[in-house]
This record gives sequence, C-alpha cells and structure tokens, in this order.
Amino acid sequence: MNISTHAMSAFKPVKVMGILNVTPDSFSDGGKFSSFDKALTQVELMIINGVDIIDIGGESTRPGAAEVSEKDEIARVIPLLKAIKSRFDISVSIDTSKSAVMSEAITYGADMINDVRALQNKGCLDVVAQSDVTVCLMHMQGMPRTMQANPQYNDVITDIIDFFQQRITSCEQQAIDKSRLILDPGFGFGKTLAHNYQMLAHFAEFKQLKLPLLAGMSRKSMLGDVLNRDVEHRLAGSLTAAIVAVQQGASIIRVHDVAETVDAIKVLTEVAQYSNNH
Ligand code: 7PJ
Repeated sequence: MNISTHAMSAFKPVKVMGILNVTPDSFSDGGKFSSFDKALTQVELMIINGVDIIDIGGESTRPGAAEVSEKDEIARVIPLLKAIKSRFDISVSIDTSKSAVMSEAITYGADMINDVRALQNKGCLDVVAQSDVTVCLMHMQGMPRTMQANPQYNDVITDIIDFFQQRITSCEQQAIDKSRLILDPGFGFGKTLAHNYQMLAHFAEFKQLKLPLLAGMSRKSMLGDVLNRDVEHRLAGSLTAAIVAVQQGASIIRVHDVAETVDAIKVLTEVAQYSNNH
C-alpha cells in the first residue's frame, strides 16, 4: 500500500503509527529470544488496538544518544521486520537514516522509510529512488547528540518550510515522486519548548506544501516540561497534543499509546462528521 496516497484521499482518515523501539540490549546478537518475542507481542497488541503503521527504530535519536553502527542497526531491525511481515498484514515503517539499512528494509518488505535526517545522508536518495516505498522527511536542526544545546531560527515555521521545499526538490530531482512523500516538522529535534509549541499552534501552515503531515509528540519533553511529569505519566498530554495536531491537519500521528490515541481520534472524527452540516 502507498501510505501517502491513502492519507491524501478525499475522506482522509487519520492514521496511527505505533512506535516499536528496538533497544541496544535487546536482540542485536540474535540470541535473546525473549526480547524478540516481546516485540512481536507488542506488535500484535498494537494491531488489535487499531494501529495502521508499525514504526521500527534501531537507532536512538533521543537528545544525547550515541551513534549505532550500520551492522548493529541492521541486526536490530531487519529480523523483526521479516518476522512482522511473515506473521501480520500490517504496514511497517523503518526509522533509519542509513542507506544500507534502508536498502535491506526495502528488500524485506518495508512499506515506508521514516528518516529523521530527511534522506540527506549519502546514498539515501538513490536507494529510495530505486524503490516504491513511502518516505517521511523529518526536519531536525543539528544532530541528536547536541541538537538541544542552542536551537535557533529566524522563524521556526518558515525555516522548516524552506527546508521541506529544498528536500522535496532534491527528491524530485532523483525521480522520487512527490506522491511518495510525507512531511514531519520534528518535534523535539533541535527545538526549544517555545519552538515546539509554535510548531503545534501553527501546524496547519505546513499544509501549504500539499503533502500529508506526520506529528510525533508522544511522551516527549515538550509535554514533560509543561506538566512536570516523568515519561511514564504523559498520556493525557500526549493525547491532547495528538488531537490538536489532527485538528490542524495531521494525517499520521506517531505514538506509544495506540489504543488511547485511536479512541481519541475516533471521537474527534465523529465530531467532524457533524461540524460541517449544521
Ligand atoms: C520522531 C521520529 C518524530 C518521526 C523519533 C521519540 C524520539 N520520527 N523518531 N517523527 N521521534 N518521523 O520518539 O521520542 O517526531 S525518536
């Protein structure tokens, strides 16, 4: 399935992307079956709860996180991708910035590449051009290790729109059709608290690029800083942020809490059916 085309259709149902983190200590050596089975159980639960896309990430891009080698990242995500694709009928996205990981992921049936570096690393545009996967181009200022040090923008919205326009042009020059692209302003990726809330308050402005939009705010610091709650207690904040993003035109919401987000979006969608014909 071409996710971006689907998200652009007239009715435009909002999709929920469920986060599946593959931690460094899980099964990179292929020997720890309990972690592997746990991940598959989590996938099954997300599917039961109505997830549309599973997003597998083998590189931690949290602020301050260390880098991971190509070999390790492949060992973390590809066996899981294969297992999911052989057991379930569900779209899978691979959260990576490495062309070798993208290539393997595409070979083993990934439906989408989710790149927090927006295909700027060497070889990524080429690999994606030779496939038909959907791509999420995310904006990040700086690199994960240092990005939160001192983020600066002239205007966070227009700076990100300029970045998107450049990336869209680069994709089109490589014959990656616009219909395959999804845009994400990258909450928390080289942004202050104020930048993050400006992005959310004005999220609808990204619609001018005429592409589906993805928003990922689940459990992030932009919620924790306002709520003064640790990462396990940010569900209400995450749902509120998700709903605001949907109201501002987001097509895909990337979350940890699938069941709750699906419920919230169902209620919002029901309201929307009555709001146009008063
Ligand atoms: C995002 C992501 C996001 C996209 C992460 C975390 C950090 N990919 N990968 N958008 N965040 N597209 O989930 O807290 O916001 S990792």
